Amino acid sequence: MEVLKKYNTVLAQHLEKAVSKDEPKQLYDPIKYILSIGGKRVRPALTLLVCDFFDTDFNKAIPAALAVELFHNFSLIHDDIMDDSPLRRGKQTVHEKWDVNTGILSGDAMLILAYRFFEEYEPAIFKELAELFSETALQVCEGQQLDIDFETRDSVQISEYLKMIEQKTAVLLGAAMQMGAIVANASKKDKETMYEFGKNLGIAFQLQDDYLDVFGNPETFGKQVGGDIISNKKTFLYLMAEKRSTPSQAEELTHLFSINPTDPADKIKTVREIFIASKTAEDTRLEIEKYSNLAYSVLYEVNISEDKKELLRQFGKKLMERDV
Ligand code: GRG
Repeated sequence: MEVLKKYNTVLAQHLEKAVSKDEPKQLYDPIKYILSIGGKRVRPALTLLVCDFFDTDFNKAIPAALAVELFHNFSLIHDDIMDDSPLRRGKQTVHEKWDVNTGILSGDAMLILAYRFFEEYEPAIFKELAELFSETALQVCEGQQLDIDFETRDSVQISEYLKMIEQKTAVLLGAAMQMGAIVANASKKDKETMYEFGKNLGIAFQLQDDYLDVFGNPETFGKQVGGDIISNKKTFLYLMAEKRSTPSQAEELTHLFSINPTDPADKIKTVREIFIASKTAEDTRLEIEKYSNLAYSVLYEVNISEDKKELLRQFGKKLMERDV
């Protein structure tokens, strides 16, 4: 996306040399591999953008941005092991290319390398960044555990699901933005507001991901459309449909989410039809809009120019279209 382009160019150069050690190869090659297969790099670009928006040289925020991207990639390696996913960003996952133990240890090393980037800051900034990072990482762990717990639970409330995606996905977007504001020495209020903006947009982003899994364009979604339906995942749409559908639709949905047909085409088609007929699809769009608007509304309070606020709103819209 245009607004992130200049940050992404700089980031790409820094990410290439973010890991200076080579040996043992079995430890460092997987780290270099996951960092080299792309990804949108939205989080670190936002760290730089926020620093820039508070009128501070964004190069000062590069170590924090690298910490965020290393952490994100570490969590992807471990998540792929837990889900036994074969592909990430259209390429082999680390545990497939190497093995599970390599994925665990390279991931661990990545988390430590991420923390080390904060050592490049003066003590007060270091403390603030490290505290935010630790709190965020713990929340990501909690969100991941909730997600795992939900798989075997009979009933999950929508409020519980929203809390789970907030912790698993959204807080890191919030923290990435707040870090840019911390490095720029923004006011306490501005730092909190940037966090809220990122967090609410992160919730909208994850809900949109759930929506696109069912209704996305296979050419642009980047993942298998229908993947959550195939794996019987209780996403926002499923939980909403449980509430919205008629007794017979609900019964059919329960049945469909208990089977694993070899050819899932009919199952996906029927689930899609129930989501549309029960107005679940419509309600999900409204929920995405609600969290996006919540993000945009906090911007009124922040001390940056109207032009920059408009760029943040545009970024939010592009992120929802997966056009970043
Ligand atoms: C935090 C200590 C600690 C452990 C991690 C494995 C785990 C516990 C948590 C999983 C967190 C996770 C993988 C959340 C999903 C986040 C998400 C939305 C990933 C996809 O993000 P994109 O679309 O991916 O930005 P790209 O490929 O563009 O980087």
